[in-house]
Amino acid sequence: MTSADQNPQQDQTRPLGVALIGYAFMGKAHSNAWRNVASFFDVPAFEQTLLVGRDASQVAEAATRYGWAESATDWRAVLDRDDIDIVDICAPGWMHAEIAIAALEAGKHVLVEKPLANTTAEAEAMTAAAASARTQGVQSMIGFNYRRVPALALARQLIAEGRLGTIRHVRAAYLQDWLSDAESPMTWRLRKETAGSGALGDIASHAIDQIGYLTGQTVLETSGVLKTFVTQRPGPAGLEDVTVDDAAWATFWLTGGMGASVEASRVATGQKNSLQIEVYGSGGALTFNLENLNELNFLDADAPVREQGFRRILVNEPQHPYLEAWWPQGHIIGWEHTFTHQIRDFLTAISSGEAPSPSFEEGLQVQRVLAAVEESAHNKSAITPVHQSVMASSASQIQGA
Ligand code: SOE
Repeated sequence: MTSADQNPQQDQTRPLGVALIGYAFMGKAHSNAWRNVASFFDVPAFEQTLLVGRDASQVAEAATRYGWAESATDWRAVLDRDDIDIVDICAPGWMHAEIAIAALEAGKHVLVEKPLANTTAEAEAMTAAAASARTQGVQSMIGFNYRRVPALALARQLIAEGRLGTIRHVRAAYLQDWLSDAESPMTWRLRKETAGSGALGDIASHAIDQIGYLTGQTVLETSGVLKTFVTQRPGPAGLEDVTVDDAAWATFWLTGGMGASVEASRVATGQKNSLQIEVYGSGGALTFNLENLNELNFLDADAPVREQGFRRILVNEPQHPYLEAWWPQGHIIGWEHTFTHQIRDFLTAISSGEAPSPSFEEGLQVQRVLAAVEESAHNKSAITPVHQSVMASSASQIQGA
């Protein structure tokens, strides 16, 4: 059964209409993906119907540049339009819950940028709305785009196949330096009421999602520390207080007896966008760095000891996840392709009627971990339980997995 069979609002005789909310950094990345996905992947027909942003002239200009047929300044414009079937939310975190819940209730499929929301309560309300909409064939997904890096999708396959034996621990770090300069101005990303948290929600969330995605294990307990190094930054009317963290550190205990550590910073001077992940098992190990995103390093501990050592797999063969659709082998891909893969997987799920992953439930699980890290940091408590709602994803929804 396809979603169109289930969802009475969707008329199968016309292409799916897409509305994108937001046209800044993430809106641009998503626009690029919507624009290119059908050139490389077999996806159901769709149209880039509407781009929404607050500034009328800027959003109109962005719509023309990024291939959207129309623009609007109020996101509520999408709710009553029968020609819009999909709402892609790239607005700041404080707007996610209101838009996503309204869109789901109006029968629109929803893709929302990470983290799911600014608070656990918002994430819970969104998850309840998504569960209810799913019963009507309306799909929802959260944009943890690094699940769509072919090398990380391959890492997940190798782990699931047992090539690393029993996973003992994961070490992850997400390091950036765009806030290293103390004169760097205030933005919505530095206020708790608009961003929820700092490096924790913005980038540690990716690392936490990866730990669950790669290993299939769920975080049970954490111990965390948060630090704001630059406590005030220049705003339009003078210095303003920074109310989120610049950096976060956390250790985790997971199901299966697994341990993990995550370090995230937006003041790691010299580090531009370095997501490093290391997975250590009884039978092997994997290492990855986003700055070399076409590569996965694999150590097979079953190989004769004298031949052991990490070997670099260039994840660029047609048999690797997503790669068959792109260029001949060795013609490497980049960061923007992860968003194209994400749209491909979302559209495929909509046309098949199979719920996509990562679901809002999975986004809520990450949100609960973020909340526990904050609680631990605030209370200076060594071990803080993570309230459980769902198990980490077990279904694989990536192409070729
Ligand atoms: C800014 O830190 C940011 O754009 C994040 O918001 C993204 O999720 C990450 O992929 C790159 O960095």
